[in-house]
Amino acid sequence: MNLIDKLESKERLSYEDGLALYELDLFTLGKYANERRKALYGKKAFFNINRHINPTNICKDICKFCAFSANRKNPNPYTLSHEEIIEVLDTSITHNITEVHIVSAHNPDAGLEWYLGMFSKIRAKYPNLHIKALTAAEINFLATTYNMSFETMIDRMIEAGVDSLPGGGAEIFDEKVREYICKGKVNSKEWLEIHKIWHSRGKQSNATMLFGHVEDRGHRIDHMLRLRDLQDESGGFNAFIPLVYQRDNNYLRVEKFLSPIEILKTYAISRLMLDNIPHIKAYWATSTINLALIAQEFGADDLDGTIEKESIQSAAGAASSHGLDLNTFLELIQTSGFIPVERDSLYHELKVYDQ
Ligand code: V47
Repeated sequence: MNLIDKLESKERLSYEDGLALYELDLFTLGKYANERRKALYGKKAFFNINRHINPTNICKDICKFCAFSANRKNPNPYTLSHEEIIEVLDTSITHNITEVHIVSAHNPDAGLEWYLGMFSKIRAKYPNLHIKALTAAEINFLATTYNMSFETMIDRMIEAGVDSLPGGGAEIFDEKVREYICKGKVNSKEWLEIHKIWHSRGKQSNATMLFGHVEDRGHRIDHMLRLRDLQDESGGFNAFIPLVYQRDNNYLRVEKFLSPIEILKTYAISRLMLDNIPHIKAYWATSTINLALIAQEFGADDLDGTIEKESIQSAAGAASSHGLDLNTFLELIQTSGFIPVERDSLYHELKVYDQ
């Protein structure tokens, strides 16, 4: 069966099909991705009101793409106290956040109790706030450092109040590329294993892919297929988030920016390849807000959230350090022809802004 017939009949796509999708022109590809998106959600565009907190930037690992961790190019180490984290939330809660998204670094001096204690303190003060925290890379770091199985570490996180896992740390699963860009941190098998265990506890998570650096199209398709295979088994992924590589202030030299067309194709292909992951998130912090709005026509149905403050991508050049004001965000979605739908972290609809 040829590719177009497969797309028409919604047949599951192979690795070779994934590569062939990149060869289609953007509008043919976009038509099929948009059809899938429309069938699922019509003109709805999901977002949440969230606060990102990055509580420490001291990291024992050196990922070439990272401009956030304290190092020669960013010699400003910090670790927030639990009190400082709660103070941040005391302000954010007045902006009606429903989620706190916590991603740190692999800080060898902070101690396990610093990591877990911040969750129990947040949970005690804000029982209804959804805590999305710790990437599989951090879980691997903590389990290894404190001699625990992934299972024990995950159960301790759940006990402390963590509700879901963000999708970070996945980067690119291909072992050779991974060795080059982030040698020493969680490997691909471990990343997938951690999410599988998390899902086995009846919990949900997201998955990211960092693209636009030294990987090729085949590596991206391979990455998507490894996620699709796990999702067939465990079913716990809510959203897939292609993160566009930002190249300032880090150690990974990349000659060329990705073209907007290649970025839009990658969103569209994610929608088509990942037939079992419900949401494709155009994370505006890395794609730019304008391209994220256009990505809604190419398979993406979610734009992440208002963010408020963001330190990882903005350290590498993204314009996300101060998040986006809610009214601006709503207006941008509406003027691009979509209906903003505020969701909670697990995609229950909270408010539809249909006028
Ligand atoms: O894993 C680091 C990425 C991730 C750069 O689950 C970079 O809803 C681009 O995971 N250029 C952390 N990206 C952020 C993350 C995330 C973001 C938004 C939503 C969700 C979610 C998760 O940031 C890291 C890494 O892949 N990152 N450096 C960079 N130079």
